[in-house]
Amino acid sequence: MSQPKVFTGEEVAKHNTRESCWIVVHGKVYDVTEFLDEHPGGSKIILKYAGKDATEEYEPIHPPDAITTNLPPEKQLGVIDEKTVQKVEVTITKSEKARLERVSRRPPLSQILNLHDFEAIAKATMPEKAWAYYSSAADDEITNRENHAAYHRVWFRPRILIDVTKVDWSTTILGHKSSMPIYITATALGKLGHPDGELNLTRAAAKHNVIQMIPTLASCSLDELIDAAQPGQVQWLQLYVNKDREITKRIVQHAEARGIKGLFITVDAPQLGRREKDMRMKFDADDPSEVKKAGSDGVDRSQGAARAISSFIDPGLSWKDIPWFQSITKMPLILKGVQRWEDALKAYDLGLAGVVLSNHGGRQLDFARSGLEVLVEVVEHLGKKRGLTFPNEKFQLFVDGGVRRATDVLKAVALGATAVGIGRPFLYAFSSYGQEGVEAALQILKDEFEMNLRLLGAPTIKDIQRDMVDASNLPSHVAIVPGDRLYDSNYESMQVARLGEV
Ligand code: PYR
Repeated sequence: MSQPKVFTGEEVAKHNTRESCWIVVHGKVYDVTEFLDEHPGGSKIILKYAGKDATEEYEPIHPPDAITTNLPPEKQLGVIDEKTVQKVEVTITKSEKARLERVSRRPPLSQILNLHDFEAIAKATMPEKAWAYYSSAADDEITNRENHAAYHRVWFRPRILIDVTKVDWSTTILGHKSSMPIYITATALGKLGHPDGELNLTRAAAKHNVIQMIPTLASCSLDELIDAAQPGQVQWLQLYVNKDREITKRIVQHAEARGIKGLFITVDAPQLGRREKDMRMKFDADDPSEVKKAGSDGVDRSQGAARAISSFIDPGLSWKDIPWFQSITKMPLILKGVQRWEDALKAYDLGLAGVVLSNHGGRQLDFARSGLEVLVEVVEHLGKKRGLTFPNEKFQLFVDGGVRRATDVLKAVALGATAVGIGRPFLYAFSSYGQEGVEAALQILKDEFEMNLRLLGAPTIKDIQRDMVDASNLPSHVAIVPGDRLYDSNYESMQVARLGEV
């Protein structure tokens, strides 16, 4: 193989215009001139780094292979002589200094008692943009709050006088052993919260024997996350379907060849929702006049991080595509984002392995119902129409959104779910404490499972039955429940537009 050409910073710096735009990322020099207008985040952000090293800005919001998959090989010009390259000065603002000071005051992990605690610490210590992106949800965030509130309308009917000396909260999910009936669900852009991004999740999942669903929009590449897994560790892939089906086919078949054990096709996001906290962050972070002009460079940056990274998603995805997926992979196929029993029934009739009853953490359609509420109607109708009982090995039901406690998980299991996806709490855990934070979060859940199985009179997960919960108020959106002080103390109110300074 020929040696790559070595460029000096001075040479690269000459290509700092729209007419000739070179950038340096991870020590390599790229000519991105022709890509400028195709960049999902808009051309302006690239032009800010024209002729310079963009690694620091690039790293948290792109998988490492994003450039090489998007640029033809001849635009990958060579390598940089690191000593000579011009880095973009990152000025530490006052608010960033204050944040770093708060990071130094994090309590030790031993003082973190529940998943809410991670959220509180993350909120205080994460970069503002990261908090805005992770915590935001669609429109008025009603569904986001309902996801959690729904669990408060389900109450237990525990059994007594059962021998619970030994309790076992392990289970089997899609044929794989899991230490508890949860999995780490897909959440995007892990490096916004921590430099190791989703690797924190992979490593902690290995230690605690839980399944990780790898997101299409991870900050780490799929291969990196698979390489970091231990032998036998189970990982799934969450899929956003590309308008170019060949790209999707390549990703799916590569994932299968590398041992991914389940494909979760996201079906609730033909377009990403409006997350106004994330959008408002853009206005605050950038010069407002710049943001207003952004429409001219293809993608409106004022839409926040989510919109900028997701323009490839195909809104044309339909039921007709399902047989195509079945023809390109033997992995179990699961639809993620089903919100009514009629669609769960279709998925069953098409021979899929299951559905995730989810509204995308309240980030898509506001006023979508909670997964927990949908679970009850799916179990009822698939029972009546196809004679199914749940949990069911052949067609598995999953729920995600709003889960903070093992009792939440046990309620979903009692109502028929095989397992429950948890997303944001693990993001908050690693944003505050890295891998150890995720491990601690998983340990907290284990402790909660142990205690609650005992208190419910259920020695194993199989003993968690439908008659152990009263869900009669679940469909009522007006039922009064006791206030949820921990959750509410972390919830950040929405804001309205402000007048400018005089
Ligand atoms: C989200 O921001 O919700 C994505 O799925 C990318």
